[in-house]
Amino acid sequence: MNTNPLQALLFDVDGTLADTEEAHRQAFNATFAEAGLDWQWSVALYTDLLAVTGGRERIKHYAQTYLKNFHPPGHRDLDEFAAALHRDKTARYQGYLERGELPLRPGVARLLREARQAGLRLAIATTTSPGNVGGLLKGNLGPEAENWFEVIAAGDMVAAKKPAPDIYHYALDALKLPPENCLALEDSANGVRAALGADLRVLVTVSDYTRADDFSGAGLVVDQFGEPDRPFRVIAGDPGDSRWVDMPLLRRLAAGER
Ligand code: XBP
Ligand code: MG
Repeated sequence: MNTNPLQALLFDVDGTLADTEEAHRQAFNATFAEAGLDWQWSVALYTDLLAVTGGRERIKHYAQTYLKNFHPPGHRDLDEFAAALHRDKTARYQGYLERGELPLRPGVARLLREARQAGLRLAIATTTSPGNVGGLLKGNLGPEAENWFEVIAAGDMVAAKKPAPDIYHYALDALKLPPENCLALEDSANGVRAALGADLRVLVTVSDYTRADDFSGAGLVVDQFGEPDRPFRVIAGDPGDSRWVDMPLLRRLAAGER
């Protein structure tokens, strides 16, 4: 049994802090339509496409794997074409954030408050763009919320996105903490693989697009962080006496065997 105390929480963003993937899907589709492309990503297709993390990478993967003989207009390079579409998609998604259309998931604001009160350090480890992280935090928690996180590890700060462990290694290096002193909070199989690859223990809250994922290796899988008047439902693992994600539960998970 590892008895090292929990010192930091590393949060995924999409699906964990907020159920954002449906908004991402709609932003992709609106961007495609505006660009004159007849691409429409259905919910079923988007669920499959989430196997590839990172919006730019997802667009490129779609063009190469699902379309026969697609060539970007004007003989443009596919990387450059995907990057331009993704820039437009990001601007559109940030409009959703600015209009307050993406609330945090149940228990997130409470958990962040309790973690800060308990003196835990906070970090973000995500594949989405830094601007999307800032917009979500500011829009829901106020202008200071970004500063609650010592490290915001996001998007292209590493070469290989989740399920590669690189973004977690980046965050751990910046925190100067070993994985034994930290806990990752994730919602997807790709996220769990990334965290486990960095030797982190993981708590999963499943999200709309990830319910059917394989969460092998996670310490606990629940449907949401929960609140005292809105307890979580346990999907896999043992939460002990906790009925919502609280400090004692996080400490037990961080100290437990994988
Ligand atoms: C989930 C992702 C992201 C989003 C879209 O990231 O895979 O690519 O689907 O965001 P997370 P971008 O690690 O936060 O769960 O288009 O900005 O990549
Ligand atoms: Mg996620």
